[in-house]
Amino acid sequence: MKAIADCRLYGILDLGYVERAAISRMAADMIDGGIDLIQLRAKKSPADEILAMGRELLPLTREAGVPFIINDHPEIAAELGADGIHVGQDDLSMTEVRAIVGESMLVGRSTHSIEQARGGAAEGADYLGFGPLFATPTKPDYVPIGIAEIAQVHAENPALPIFCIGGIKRENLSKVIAAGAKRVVIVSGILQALDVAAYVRDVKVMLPAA
Ligand code: TZP
Ligand code: MG
Repeated sequence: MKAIADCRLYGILDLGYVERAAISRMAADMIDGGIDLIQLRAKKSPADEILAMGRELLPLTREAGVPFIINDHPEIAAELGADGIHVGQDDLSMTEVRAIVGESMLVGRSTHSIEQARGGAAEGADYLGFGPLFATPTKPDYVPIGIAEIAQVHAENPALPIFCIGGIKRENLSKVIAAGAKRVVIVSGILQALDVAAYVRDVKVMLPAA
């Protein structure tokens, strides 16, 4: 499995954009393009459906060596044997998450400010999400934080993988990289691309290697 430190482009299978029946096809296209990490984000799905989707996706991601992350549900991540769990500011504490998923699973934390990123680093998150940089329909209730603090959050946490997120597209990525981003999450940009594999491939070329 690819180490988190080597991951640059994080894709999310968000059921707000992709039909249930199309998740495996979408995952395969993302993998074909060279995606580094895949998360399953199904805010409205019941636990048994998320588990079933995870069981469908895990063989694909394992085969490709791509870490597979479950959003929001440590119990499902543990039952599935996923590679990681992603939690937000309003979710469980790191201690609570670790009690459910164990010590070896990746734990990622969403952060929306420098202060929250300090908290994520202090609690021992394996990686952080940092955003939303720009306004995005994928997370409509959040105030965008802009790109001015990207340099500082990286300077304060040089050894921690930080994935900038929120409104990032192929078209504005160079601006985000110029502001100091090393890693990004792209949700709707990838899921709505006409050619998903080509879109992922293009973005990977733009993201500098470790
Ligand atoms: N957390 C902060 S912004 C966001 C999440 C899950 C959504 C990002 O989606 P998009 O479509 O890439 O703007
Ligand atoms: Mg959450």
